[in-house]
Parts: sequence; structure tokens; C-alpha cells
Amino acid sequence: MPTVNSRFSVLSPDFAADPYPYFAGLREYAPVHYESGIDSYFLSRRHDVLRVLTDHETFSTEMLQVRAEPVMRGRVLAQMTGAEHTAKRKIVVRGFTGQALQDLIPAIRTNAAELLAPFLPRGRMDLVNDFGKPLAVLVTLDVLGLDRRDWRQIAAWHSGVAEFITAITLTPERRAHCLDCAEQLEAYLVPVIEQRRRRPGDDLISRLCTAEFDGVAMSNRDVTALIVNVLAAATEPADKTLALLFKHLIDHPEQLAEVRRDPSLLPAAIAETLRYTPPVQLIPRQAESDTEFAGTTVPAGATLFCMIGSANRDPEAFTAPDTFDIHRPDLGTARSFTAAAQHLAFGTGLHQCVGAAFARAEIETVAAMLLPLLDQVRFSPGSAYRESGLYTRGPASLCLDFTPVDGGAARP
Ligand code: 2IO
Repeated sequence: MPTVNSRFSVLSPDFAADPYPYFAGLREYAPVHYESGIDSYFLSRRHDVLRVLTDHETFSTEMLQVRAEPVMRGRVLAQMTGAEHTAKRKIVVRGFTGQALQDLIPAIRTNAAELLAPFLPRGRMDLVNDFGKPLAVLVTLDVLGLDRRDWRQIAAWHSGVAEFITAITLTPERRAHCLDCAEQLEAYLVPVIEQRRRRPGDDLISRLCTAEFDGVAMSNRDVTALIVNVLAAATEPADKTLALLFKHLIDHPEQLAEVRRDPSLLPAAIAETLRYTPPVQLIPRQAESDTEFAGTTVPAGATLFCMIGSANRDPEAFTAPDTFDIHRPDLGTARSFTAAAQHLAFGTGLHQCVGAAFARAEIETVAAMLLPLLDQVRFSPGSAYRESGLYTRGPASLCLDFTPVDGGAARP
């Protein structure tokens, strides 16, 4: 097992290839790891991560002004506090829960069936690039009420936006590309916003346009930022979670067989996937005053990164934390998609993921469709498994072989 010495770096190729073997050493010997190249502190103990995410006075989201605002084109929910945060969060939550969520499920099934159809007779599919990525974008467009015919273009712009917010370091060339994507996305969205102001429907963009805060409607810029916020947050982690779920189940055939026999185990399998390999690995915060963690003082103004992948494998909260086990008694499946979750894949505190219930419904719906269709599912021979990303992390591809069936088999 790799040890954590003074030369350890979050930016090293070894850590990027597989960060998980490093987490135990970090928690034990370097729970407040300072990364000098990017002047940031990395917290790996669950206890410290919980403290940062719940003490909103001491740990702010100020750094999103530079980490997100340039591509979000305005302020996102995570930057807001008080009455403004409560009001705007409520509008977004309504687009993702209750009746809105029920109405979205058939659309998720239709999207999934259309994407699957050409691959089913071939008996081979890349679950990330052929299916998960386009599905994540299409479903998000349905949530927002954007034209699905534009999905390839929007997916390309989204990639640039996501790269900006999730990059640990960015070359000037990549930065310019990301900003260009964001500007084009904004130019695409403004006429849509103006059209929804004139003729509102019951999509999320219309709700954002017609909502008032303190008697004042949101500006085009306010609405644009929340649309890009939802686009990024709903798209970026979705394909990763789905692919990781299948990766772990194929790696644990007895658990795969159990889930096939009893699909009511899917929520537990999804929750355990989120604990074991959270698609969002880092949550940034800014220390507003000098603060001590495990004997190390972090200065006021410092950027902190909460290491969610490590917090989720902290033996203080989970027994045998490095084992994937959908039956683990300390998982708490029923709470796993709520504010009381044991794992921190959705963060915690004021800014906990607004889309947690939606994410569960999306992954559960799609996985329940895929399992019976992908008979004898296995990794395609000769395909190497590789994960990428330090901030958001998931399989770069997941090539699967299965017993071919008629393309219409997926029709809902
Ligand atoms: C969009 C990492 C995609 C969020 C972010 C600037 C704010 C916030 C997150 C998640 C997922 C993204 N942060 N969603 O970590 O809205």
C-alpha cells in the first residue's frame, strides 16, 4: 500500500490513476495535507469534512467567485445564503421533486430506450460514452425544458463549463476554451429565457423566469447562472454513478445476482456505490478565520478541499470501509438520499445536493431497465478499465458485452 510521505502530492500521476489506496495514510498521517503548488489544504478525515460543511460561518463558498462564476455567468445556489438562498433553492427543488419528478420518470425511460436500441442487437456497448453521457444530457434538457435536438451542442458547451469548475489546474489555452463555451451557452440561453418570460410553460426555466424574490423578478443573468448550475450538477456526476454501479456489481457477481433477483436492492446498491466511489470527490470551501484541524492551523482566506472519497471510507463511520457491500449495516439506505445520509457523496449542511432524490430516481430507473436487458453482462475482452478526474471522477469508458437482444426490447 502506498505510504504518504512528505513528497506526496494530490497532483501526482499515481494519485490520479487511483487515489483510494492513499486515503488511509492521508487520514492517519496527513489529515490536513497542504498542496503548495495550488496553495490549498486537503482534508481527508470524515469528522473534519463534516465540520467544514456544516459550520457555514467559518467556512464559506467565497472561492466560487473565481472557481465557478466566470463560467456560470452569475451566482449559483451554493454561493447564496439567508432568505435569497431559501427562496431560490425552493424553486429549483420543486423542479426535481414531487410531481415534477414523477412526470420526469417516463421521459427518462424513453430517453434510455432510444439510446439503447441500436446497441442491444450488437451485444456490446460502452456504458459511459454510448449511453450514460448522452442520457445524462438528454434527461437534464427534459428537466430544464430545453430543445433535445440541440443536445450535442449543449453537451459540448457543458464539457467546457464542467472542465473549468472541476479542473485543479488549467492552462491559459484550456481556460480560454472553457470561457468560450460558457459565453456561447449563455448566448444560446438568453433568447430561450426571453421566450419563456413571454410564454411560460411548466418547465424549470419558466419557473425561474416567473419567480419573484422580494417582489423582484430574476434578471437574465440570474436565471442563466441557475440554468448552468442545474445543467452542470445534473449532468456531470450522472454517467459516472451509473457506470460505477455496473463496474462494482460486475466485480461482485454474487451481489449482481442478488440485485437481479430482487431489484428492491437497487437503492442500497446505488447508495453503496456513492459511498464507495463518490463521483464528486472534492468540495471546496474557504476558511474565513484561522482554524485548527488535528493540530494544524489553516489560515484565514485559505482554500480547503474536502476529500469526499476519503471521508466515505473513514473507519470511524464504516466498518471494512474499503469493501463494497450493498448489505453493510452502517449504510442506512433509507437515509442515503436525504440530509441524514452517512456517506457524504451529496455533501451535507445548507448546500447539500438539491438533486439527491432526483439522482436516485434517475439511476434507479435506468439500472432497473438495464439489468434484465444486459443478460450475461461482462467487461468486453481486451478493454482496459481506467478512471479519470480528481474533482469529479468516474470511468473514462466501460465497454460491456452481453447477450444480444432485439432493439425494441428496451421500449417502455
Ligand atoms: C456547479 C461538481 C458538477 C453543484 C458547482 C459550481 C456547484 C455545486 C458540486 C456539484 C456537482 C458539480 N458543486 N453541484 O460539487 O451545484
